[in-house]
Amino acid sequence: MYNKNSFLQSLVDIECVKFGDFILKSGQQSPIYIDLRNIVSYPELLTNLAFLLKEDINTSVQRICGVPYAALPIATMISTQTGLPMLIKRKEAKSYGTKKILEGIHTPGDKVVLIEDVITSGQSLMETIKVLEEEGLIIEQILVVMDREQGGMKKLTDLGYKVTALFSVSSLIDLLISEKKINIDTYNEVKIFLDSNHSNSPVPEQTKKYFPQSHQHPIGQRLLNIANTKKSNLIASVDLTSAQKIIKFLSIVGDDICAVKLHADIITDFSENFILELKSLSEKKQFLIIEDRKFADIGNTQLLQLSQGIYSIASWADMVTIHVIAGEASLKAIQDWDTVNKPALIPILEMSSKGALTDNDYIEKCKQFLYNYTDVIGAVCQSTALKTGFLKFTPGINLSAKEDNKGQNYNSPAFAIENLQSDFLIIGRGLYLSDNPKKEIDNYLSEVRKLDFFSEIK
Ligand code: 5BU
Repeated sequence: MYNKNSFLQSLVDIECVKFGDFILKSGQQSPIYIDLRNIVSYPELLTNLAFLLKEDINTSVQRICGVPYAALPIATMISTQTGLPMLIKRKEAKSYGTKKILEGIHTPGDKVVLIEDVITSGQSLMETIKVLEEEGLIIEQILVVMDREQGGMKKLTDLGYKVTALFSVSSLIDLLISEKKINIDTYNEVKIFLDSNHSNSPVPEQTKKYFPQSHQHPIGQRLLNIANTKKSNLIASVDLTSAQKIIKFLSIVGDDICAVKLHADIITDFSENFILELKSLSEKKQFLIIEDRKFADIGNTQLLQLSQGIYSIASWADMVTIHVIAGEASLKAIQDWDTVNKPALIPILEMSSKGALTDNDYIEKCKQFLYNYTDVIGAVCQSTALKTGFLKFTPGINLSAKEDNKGQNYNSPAFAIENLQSDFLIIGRGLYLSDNPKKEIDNYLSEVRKLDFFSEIK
Protein backbone atom coordinates (compact mmCIF):
# COMPACT_ATOMS: atom_id res chain seq x y z
CA MET A 1 0.00 0.00 0.00
CA TYR A 2 2.70 2.46 1.00
CA ASN A 3 4.87 1.96 -1.99
CA LYS A 4 7.74 4.31 -2.83
CA ASN A 5 7.35 3.96 -6.59
CA SER A 6 3.66 4.64 -6.66
CA PHE A 7 4.22 7.63 -4.40
CA LEU A 8 6.78 9.04 -6.86
CA GLN A 9 4.42 8.56 -9.77
CA SER A 10 1.67 10.35 -7.88
CA LEU A 11 3.96 13.33 -7.42
CA VAL A 12 4.07 13.69 -11.20
CA ASP A 13 0.31 13.12 -11.52
CA ILE A 14 -0.50 15.94 -9.10
CA GLU A 15 2.17 18.14 -10.72
CA CYS A 16 4.44 18.41 -7.72
CA VAL A 17 7.11 17.39 -10.23
CA LYS A 18 7.08 18.95 -13.68
CA PHE A 19 9.41 18.85 -16.66
CA GLY A 20 10.08 21.81 -18.95
CA ASP A 21 12.02 25.02 -18.67
CA PHE A 22 11.99 26.60 -15.23
CA ILE A 23 13.84 29.34 -13.40
CA LEU A 24 14.73 28.37 -9.84
CA LYS A 25 14.68 30.70 -6.82
CA SER A 26 18.45 30.98 -7.23
CA GLY A 27 17.98 32.33 -10.77
CA GLN A 28 19.32 29.09 -12.24
CA GLN A 29 17.57 27.47 -15.23
CA SER A 30 16.30 23.97 -14.64
CA PRO A 31 14.58 21.30 -16.79
CA ILE A 32 12.78 19.95 -13.70
CA TYR A 33 10.51 21.63 -11.21
CA ILE A 34 9.86 20.16 -7.79
CA ASP A 35 7.49 21.63 -5.26
CA LEU A 36 5.92 19.32 -2.74
CA ARG A 37 3.73 21.92 -1.07
CA ASN A 38 0.59 20.88 -2.98
CA ILE A 39 0.67 17.50 -1.25
CA VAL A 40 -1.50 19.10 1.46
CA SER A 41 -4.38 19.01 -1.00
CA TYR A 42 -4.11 15.19 -1.17
CA PRO A 43 -4.54 13.87 2.39
CA GLU A 44 -4.10 10.27 1.30
CA LEU A 45 -0.75 11.02 -0.31
CA LEU A 46 0.33 12.93 2.75
CA THR A 47 -0.58 9.94 4.90
CA ASN A 48 1.43 7.65 2.62
CA LEU A 49 4.43 9.94 2.74
CA ALA A 50 4.34 9.99 6.53
CA PHE A 51 4.25 6.18 6.55
CA LEU A 52 7.27 5.98 4.25
CA LEU A 53 9.27 8.47 6.30
CA LYS A 54 8.45 7.10 9.72
CA GLU A 55 9.98 3.74 8.78
CA ASP A 56 13.39 5.42 8.87
CA ILE A 57 13.09 7.15 12.24
CA ASN A 58 15.57 5.92 14.85
CA THR A 59 14.10 4.61 18.06
CA SER A 60 16.30 7.02 20.03
CA VAL A 61 14.44 10.07 18.67
CA GLN A 62 12.30 12.00 21.19
CA ARG A 63 10.91 14.97 19.21
CA ILE A 64 10.00 15.72 15.61
CA CYS A 65 10.31 19.07 13.88
CA GLY A 66 9.57 20.09 10.29
CA VAL A 67 11.53 22.78 8.48
CA PRO A 68 9.01 25.61 7.93
CA TYR A 69 6.70 25.76 6.10
CA ALA A 70 6.52 22.95 3.57
CA ALA A 71 7.57 20.17 5.95
CA LEU A 72 5.25 21.21 8.79
CA PRO A 73 2.22 19.18 7.62
CA ILE A 74 4.49 16.18 6.92
CA ALA A 75 5.99 16.38 10.42
CA THR A 76 2.50 16.79 11.92
CA MET A 77 1.29 13.67 10.13
CA ILE A 78 4.28 11.64 11.33
CA SER A 79 3.79 12.98 14.84
CA THR A 80 0.19 11.77 14.93
CA GLN A 81 1.13 8.40 13.42
CA THR A 82 4.06 7.75 15.73
CA GLY A 83 3.13 9.62 18.88
CA LEU A 84 6.38 11.58 18.67
CA PRO A 85 5.78 15.02 20.20
CA MET A 86 6.23 17.84 17.72
CA LEU A 87 8.12 21.10 17.81
CA ILE A 88 7.42 24.06 15.58
CA LYS A 89 10.18 26.41 14.60
CA ARG A 90 8.87 29.84 13.73
CA LYS A 91 10.29 31.69 10.77
CA GLU A 92 10.96 34.55 13.14
CA ALA A 93 10.57 34.99 16.90
CA LYS A 94 7.28 36.38 18.15
CA SER A 95 7.55 40.10 18.82
CA TYR A 96 5.12 39.89 21.76
CA GLY A 97 4.50 37.67 24.78
CA THR A 98 7.12 34.95 25.25
CA LYS A 99 9.14 35.93 22.14
CA LYS A 100 9.62 32.21 21.55
CA ILE A 101 11.09 30.96 18.28
CA LEU A 102 10.51 27.31 19.09
CA GLU A 103 7.05 26.13 20.10
CA GLY A 104 6.36 22.87 21.87
CA ILE A 105 7.70 21.25 25.01
CA HIS A 106 11.40 20.47 24.98
CA THR A 107 14.40 20.24 27.27
CA PRO A 108 18.09 20.56 26.39
CA GLY A 109 19.48 17.19 25.34
CA ASP A 110 16.26 16.04 23.65
CA LYS A 111 16.99 14.14 20.45
CA VAL A 112 15.18 15.48 17.44
CA VAL A 113 14.44 14.20 13.96
CA LEU A 114 14.20 17.00 11.44
CA ILE A 115 11.96 16.68 8.41
CA GLU A 116 12.55 18.58 5.17
CA ASP A 117 10.58 18.31 1.92
CA VAL A 118 13.20 19.18 -0.71
CA ILE A 119 16.90 19.73 -0.09
CA THR A 120 18.89 21.89 -2.51
CA SER A 121 21.78 23.71 -0.82
CA GLY A 122 20.69 22.80 2.70
CA GLN A 123 20.32 26.46 3.67
CA SER A 124 16.81 26.28 5.20
CA LEU A 125 17.77 23.15 7.10
CA MET A 126 20.85 24.90 8.48
CA GLU A 127 18.70 27.76 9.74
CA THR A 128 16.40 25.35 11.58
CA ILE A 129 19.32 23.33 12.94
CA LYS A 130 20.90 26.50 14.33
CA VAL A 131 17.75 27.44 16.27
CA LEU A 132 17.31 23.94 17.67
CA GLU A 133 20.94 23.58 18.66
CA GLU A 134 20.89 26.98 20.35
CA GLU A 135 18.04 25.57 22.47
CA GLY A 136 20.33 22.69 23.46
CA LEU A 137 18.54 20.10 21.33
CA ILE A 138 20.42 17.30 19.60
CA ILE A 139 19.82 16.77 15.89
CA GLU A 140 19.70 12.99 15.94
CA GLN A 141 18.80 12.59 12.29
CA ILE A 142 17.47 14.47 9.30
CA LEU A 143 14.96 12.94 6.92
CA VAL A 144 14.44 14.54 3.55
CA VAL A 145 11.75 13.64 1.04
CA MET A 146 13.56 14.68 -2.14
CA ASP A 147 17.25 15.36 -2.71
CA ARG A 148 17.79 17.74 -5.63
CA GLU A 149 21.43 16.55 -5.68
CA GLN A 150 22.84 20.03 -5.58
CA GLY A 151 25.23 19.72 -2.67
CA GLY A 152 22.94 20.10 0.36
CA MET A 153 23.22 16.47 1.49
CA LYS A 154 27.00 16.52 1.30
CA LYS A 155 27.20 19.82 3.12
CA LEU A 156 25.18 18.48 6.05
CA THR A 157 26.98 15.13 6.08
CA ASP A 158 30.29 16.99 6.10
CA LEU A 159 29.07 18.87 9.15
CA GLY A 160 28.47 15.55 10.87
CA TYR A 161 24.69 15.27 10.58
CA LYS A 162 23.06 11.96 9.77
CA VAL A 163 20.91 12.87 6.80
CA THR A 164 19.02 10.55 4.49
CA ALA A 165 16.68 11.22 1.59
CA LEU A 166 13.71 9.08 0.63
CA PHE A 167 14.18 9.98 -3.05
CA SER A 168 16.69 11.74 -5.24
CA VAL A 169 16.08 13.37 -8.59
CA SER A 170 18.14 10.56 -10.15
CA SER A 171 15.96 7.85 -8.63
CA LEU A 172 12.87 9.80 -9.73
CA ILE A 173 13.88 10.05 -13.39
CA ASP A 174 15.16 6.47 -13.44
CA LEU A 175 11.73 5.30 -12.37
CA LEU A 176 9.87 7.61 -14.71
CA ILE A 177 11.87 6.52 -17.77
CA SER A 178 11.39 2.85 -16.91
CA GLU A 179 7.64 3.47 -16.56
CA LYS A 180 7.71 5.40 -19.86
CA LYS A 181 6.34 8.49 -18.09
CA ILE A 182 9.09 10.66 -19.56
CA ASN A 183 10.93 10.34 -22.86
CA ILE A 184 14.66 9.84 -23.33
CA ASP A 185 15.23 13.51 -24.27
CA THR A 186 13.72 14.73 -21.00
CA TYR A 187 15.68 12.07 -19.13
CA ASN A 188 18.95 13.17 -20.74
CA GLU A 189 18.25 16.85 -20.19
CA VAL A 190 17.75 16.29 -16.46
CA LYS A 191 20.85 14.04 -16.30
CA ILE A 192 22.98 16.74 -17.93
CA PHE A 193 21.54 19.32 -15.55
CA LEU A 194 22.37 17.09 -12.57
CA ASP A 195 25.90 16.38 -13.82
CA SER A 196 26.60 20.08 -14.28
CA ASN A 197 25.55 20.62 -10.68
CA HIS A 198 27.62 17.76 -9.38
CA SER A 199 30.72 19.87 -8.80
CA ASN A 200 29.86 19.61 -5.12
CA SER A 201 28.61 16.09 -5.46
CA PRO A 202 25.92 15.20 -2.89
CA VAL A 203 27.28 11.81 -1.90
CA PRO A 204 30.83 10.56 -1.88
CA GLU A 205 31.50 8.20 -4.75
CA GLN A 206 30.77 4.63 -3.74
CA THR A 207 33.74 2.92 -5.34
CA LYS A 208 34.94 -0.21 -3.59
CA LYS A 209 37.68 0.59 -1.16
CA TYR A 210 40.79 -1.55 -0.77
CA PHE A 211 43.45 -1.06 1.82
CA PRO A 212 46.59 0.68 0.44
CA GLN A 213 49.79 -1.33 -0.01
CA SER A 214 52.60 1.14 -0.42
CA HIS A 215 53.69 4.49 0.92
CA GLN A 216 56.50 6.92 0.18
CA HIS A 217 57.31 7.56 3.85
CA PRO A 218 59.09 4.78 5.79
CA ILE A 219 56.73 5.19 8.77
CA GLY A 220 53.71 5.18 6.46
CA GLN A 221 55.03 2.00 4.88
CA ARG A 222 55.61 0.35 8.28
CA LEU A 223 52.08 1.20 9.30
CA LEU A 224 50.70 -0.29 6.09
CA ASN A 225 52.83 -3.42 6.48
CA ILE A 226 51.61 -4.00 10.03
CA ALA A 227 47.99 -3.40 9.06
CA ASN A 228 48.21 -5.66 6.02
CA THR A 229 49.88 -8.45 8.01
CA LYS A 230 47.38 -8.28 10.86
CA LYS A 231 44.47 -7.46 8.55
CA SER A 232 43.62 -4.71 10.96
CA ASN A 233 43.35 -1.00 10.24
CA LEU A 234 42.20 -0.31 13.78
CA ILE A 235 43.94 2.32 15.85
CA ALA A 236 43.13 2.22 19.54
CA SER A 237 42.76 5.67 21.02
CA VAL A 238 43.63 4.87 24.62
CA ASP A 239 42.45 7.92 26.49
CA LEU A 240 43.11 6.40 29.90
CA THR A 241 44.83 8.51 32.51
CA SER A 242 46.90 5.86 34.25
CA ALA A 243 50.12 4.56 32.66
CA GLN A 244 49.58 1.15 34.18
CA LYS A 245 46.03 0.88 32.80
CA ILE A 246 47.23 1.90 29.33
CA ILE A 247 49.88 -0.82 29.34
CA LYS A 248 47.42 -3.38 30.65
CA PHE A 249 44.85 -2.48 27.99
CA LEU A 250 47.46 -2.62 25.24
CA SER A 251 48.65 -6.04 26.33
CA ILE A 252 45.06 -7.21 25.69
CA VAL A 253 44.37 -5.54 22.32
CA GLY A 254 47.94 -5.00 21.06
CA ASP A 255 47.91 -7.97 18.66
CA ASP A 256 44.80 -6.71 16.91
CA ILE A 257 45.68 -3.07 16.32
CA CYS A 258 48.12 -1.45 13.91
CA ALA A 259 48.71 1.60 16.12
CA VAL A 260 47.87 3.16 19.44
CA LYS A 261 46.93 6.81 19.74
CA LEU A 262 47.68 8.61 22.99
CA HIS A 263 47.13 11.96 24.64
CA ALA A 264 50.33 12.04 26.71
CA ASP A 265 49.15 15.11 28.61
CA ILE A 266 46.23 13.30 30.24
CA ILE A 267 48.41 10.59 31.78
CA THR A 268 48.75 11.49 35.44
CA ASP A 269 51.86 9.36 36.04
CA PHE A 270 53.58 9.88 32.70
CA SER A 271 57.25 8.89 33.03
CA GLU A 272 60.27 7.72 31.09
CA ASN A 273 59.58 4.29 32.45
CA PHE A 274 56.10 4.30 30.92
CA ILE A 275 57.62 5.14 27.54
CA LEU A 276 60.14 2.31 27.89
CA GLU A 277 57.36 -0.16 28.67
CA LEU A 278 55.19 1.20 25.86
CA LYS A 279 58.01 0.97 23.34
CA SER A 280 58.88 -2.55 24.35
CA LEU A 281 55.21 -3.63 24.13
CA SER A 282 54.84 -1.94 20.73
CA GLU A 283 57.77 -3.98 19.43
CA LYS A 284 56.53 -7.21 20.94
CA LYS A 285 52.96 -6.78 19.73
CA GLN A 286 53.87 -4.87 16.56
CA PHE A 287 51.98 -1.61 16.62
CA LEU A 288 53.06 2.00 16.05
CA ILE A 289 52.52 4.95 18.37
CA ILE A 290 50.66 8.15 17.55
CA GLU A 291 50.70 11.09 19.91
CA ASP A 292 47.50 13.06 19.30
CA ARG A 293 49.17 16.31 20.35
CA LYS A 294 47.27 18.47 17.85
CA PHE A 295 50.00 21.08 17.52
CA ALA A 296 48.58 24.44 16.48
CA ASP A 297 51.31 26.99 16.95
CA ILE A 298 54.05 28.85 15.10
CA GLY A 299 56.89 26.73 13.77
CA ASN A 300 59.41 27.57 16.48
CA THR A 301 57.06 26.73 19.36
CA GLN A 302 56.02 23.49 17.72
CA LEU A 303 59.65 22.40 17.45
CA LEU A 304 60.07 23.08 21.18
CA GLN A 305 56.87 21.21 21.98
CA LEU A 306 58.05 18.26 19.91
CA SER A 307 61.53 18.00 21.34
CA GLN A 308 61.47 19.48 24.86
CA GLY A 309 59.54 19.41 28.10
CA ILE A 310 58.57 16.38 30.12
CA TYR A 311 56.96 14.64 27.16
CA SER A 312 59.82 14.98 24.67
CA ILE A 313 57.38 13.63 22.08
CA ALA A 314 59.77 13.29 19.15
CA SER A 315 61.87 10.78 21.10
CA TRP A 316 59.11 8.15 21.20
CA ALA A 317 56.17 8.93 18.91
CA ASP A 318 56.11 7.46 15.40
CA MET A 319 53.45 9.93 14.32
CA VAL A 320 51.94 13.14 15.68
CA THR A 321 48.80 15.06 14.81
CA ILE A 322 48.98 18.72 13.92
CA HIS A 323 46.50 21.47 13.09
CA VAL A 324 47.82 23.61 10.29
CA ILE A 325 45.80 26.60 11.43
CA ALA A 326 49.04 28.60 11.78
CA GLY A 327 49.66 28.21 8.06
CA GLU A 328 52.16 26.55 5.79
CA ALA A 329 55.26 27.96 7.50
CA SER A 330 54.44 26.11 10.72
CA LEU A 331 54.48 22.83 8.81
CA LYS A 332 57.58 23.76 6.86
CA ALA A 333 59.45 24.43 10.13
CA ILE A 334 59.00 20.78 11.12
CA GLN A 335 59.82 19.53 7.63
CA ASP A 336 63.05 21.56 7.70
CA TRP A 337 64.01 20.26 11.14
CA ASP A 338 67.02 18.06 10.56
CA THR A 339 67.00 15.35 13.21
CA VAL A 340 67.02 11.58 13.38
CA ASN A 341 63.95 11.27 15.57
CA LYS A 342 61.20 12.95 13.68
CA PRO A 343 57.66 11.62 13.85
CA ALA A 344 55.63 11.54 10.65
CA LEU A 345 52.94 14.22 10.56
CA ILE A 346 49.19 13.73 10.40
CA PRO A 347 47.51 17.08 9.87
CA ILE A 348 43.92 17.50 10.99
CA LEU A 349 41.78 18.62 8.10
CA GLU A 350 38.36 17.90 9.46
CA MET A 351 37.08 17.12 12.95
CA SER A 352 34.45 14.63 13.99
CA SER A 353 32.67 16.85 16.49
CA LYS A 354 29.36 18.58 15.99
CA GLY A 355 29.71 22.14 14.73
CA ALA A 356 33.44 21.75 13.96
CA LEU A 357 34.79 24.86 12.23
CA THR A 358 36.79 22.83 9.73
CA ASP A 359 34.58 23.69 6.77
CA ASN A 360 35.26 23.08 3.08
CA ASP A 361 36.93 26.41 2.66
CA TYR A 362 39.43 25.63 5.44
CA ILE A 363 40.05 22.12 4.15
CA GLU A 364 40.72 23.33 0.61
CA LYS A 365 43.17 25.96 1.88
CA CYS A 366 45.06 23.27 3.86
CA LYS A 367 45.13 20.96 0.88
CA GLN A 368 46.81 23.61 -1.24
CA PHE A 369 50.11 23.11 0.60
CA LEU A 370 49.79 19.87 2.54
CA TYR A 371 50.76 17.55 -0.26
CA ASN A 372 54.11 19.33 -0.78
CA TYR A 373 55.55 18.06 2.50
CA THR A 374 57.12 14.62 2.61
CA ASP A 375 56.77 14.41 6.42
CA VAL A 376 52.99 14.43 5.95
CA ILE A 377 51.75 10.86 5.57
CA GLY A 378 48.03 11.54 5.45
CA ALA A 379 45.38 13.46 7.33
CA VAL A 380 42.66 13.16 9.94
CA CYS A 381 39.34 13.63 8.22
CA GLN A 382 35.77 12.51 7.87
CA SER A 383 34.21 12.84 4.41
CA THR A 384 37.06 14.75 2.75
CA ALA A 385 38.83 12.91 -0.03
CA LEU A 386 42.64 12.84 -0.04
CA LYS A 387 45.07 12.59 -2.93
CA THR A 388 46.16 9.01 -3.67
CA GLY A 389 49.18 8.12 -1.57
CA PHE A 390 47.94 10.02 1.49
CA LEU A 391 46.41 8.00 4.29
CA LYS A 392 43.04 8.85 5.69
CA PHE A 393 42.66 8.53 9.48
CA THR A 394 39.11 8.76 10.83
CA PRO A 395 38.21 9.15 14.51
CA GLY A 396 34.62 9.09 15.76
CA ILE A 397 34.17 5.35 15.18
CA ASN A 398 31.85 3.30 17.32
CA LEU A 399 29.85 0.16 16.72
CA SER A 400 26.96 1.02 18.98
CA ALA A 401 26.89 4.73 19.85
CA LYS A 402 25.91 7.49 17.41
CA GLU A 403 27.25 10.31 19.58
CA ASP A 404 28.35 11.09 23.10
CA ASN A 405 26.77 13.88 25.11
CA LYS A 406 29.74 16.20 24.57
CA GLY A 407 29.58 16.84 20.85
CA GLN A 408 31.28 13.74 19.45
CA ASN A 409 29.70 12.09 16.39
CA TYR A 410 30.19 8.44 15.58
CA ASN A 411 30.09 6.36 12.44
CA SER A 412 30.33 2.60 12.17
CA PRO A 413 33.54 0.99 10.82
CA ALA A 414 31.73 -0.16 7.66
CA PHE A 415 30.33 3.31 7.01
CA ALA A 416 33.76 4.89 7.44
CA ILE A 417 35.40 2.49 5.02
CA GLU A 418 32.66 2.29 2.42
CA ASN A 419 31.24 5.80 2.50
CA LEU A 420 34.01 7.96 3.91
CA GLN A 421 36.74 5.90 2.20
CA SER A 422 38.84 5.85 5.36
CA ASP A 423 42.07 3.87 5.56
CA PHE A 424 42.43 3.83 9.34
CA LEU A 425 39.73 3.76 11.98
CA ILE A 426 40.39 5.40 15.34
CA ILE A 427 38.38 3.91 18.18
CA GLY A 428 38.47 5.21 21.71
CA ARG A 429 35.74 4.60 24.26
CA GLY A 430 34.15 1.92 22.07
CA LEU A 431 37.13 -0.24 23.04
CA TYR A 432 38.79 0.93 26.21
CA LEU A 433 35.53 1.29 28.12
CA SER A 434 34.37 -2.16 27.09
CA ASP A 435 34.06 -4.79 29.81
CA ASN A 436 35.66 -7.26 27.46
CA PRO A 437 38.03 -5.39 25.12
CA LYS A 438 39.32 -8.58 23.52
CA LYS A 439 35.83 -9.64 22.51
CA GLU A 440 34.89 -6.11 21.49
CA ILE A 441 37.89 -5.65 19.21
CA ASP A 442 36.91 -8.89 17.51
CA ASN A 443 33.52 -7.33 16.78
CA TYR A 444 35.21 -4.33 15.16
CA LEU A 445 37.62 -6.53 13.24
CA SER A 446 34.93 -8.80 11.92
CA GLU A 447 32.95 -5.81 10.59
CA VAL A 448 36.08 -4.59 8.77
CA ARG A 449 37.09 -8.02 7.46
CA LYS A 450 33.58 -8.68 6.16
CA LEU A 451 34.21 -5.95 3.60
CA ASP A 452 37.05 -7.72 1.77
CA PHE A 453 39.00 -4.59 2.42
CA PHE A 454 42.32 -6.39 2.76
CA SER A 455 41.80 -9.03 0.13
CA GLU A 456 42.90 -7.29 -3.06
CA ILE A 457 45.97 -5.46 -4.20
CA LYS A 458 44.89 -2.00 -5.34
P1 5BU B 1 36.24 8.27 21.24
O1 5BU B 1 36.24 7.80 22.64
O2 5BU B 1 36.14 7.13 20.20
O3 5BU B 1 35.21 9.33 21.00
O4 5BU B 1 37.68 8.94 21.07
C1 5BU B 1 38.10 9.58 19.90
C2 5BU B 1 39.52 10.01 20.02
O5 5BU B 1 39.90 10.64 18.80
C3 5BU B 1 39.79 11.03 21.11
O6 5BU B 1 41.08 10.79 21.60
C4 5BU B 1 39.75 12.36 20.40
O7 5BU B 1 40.63 13.29 21.00
C5 5BU B 1 40.25 12.00 19.03
N1 5BU B 1 39.69 12.83 17.95
C6 5BU B 1 38.35 12.86 17.66
O8 5BU B 1 37.53 12.21 18.31
N2 5BU B 1 37.89 13.63 16.63
C7 5BU B 1 38.71 14.38 15.87
O9 5BU B 1 38.26 15.03 14.94
C8 5BU B 1 40.10 14.32 16.18
C9 5BU B 1 40.54 13.55 17.20
BR1 5BU B 1 41.27 15.32 15.18
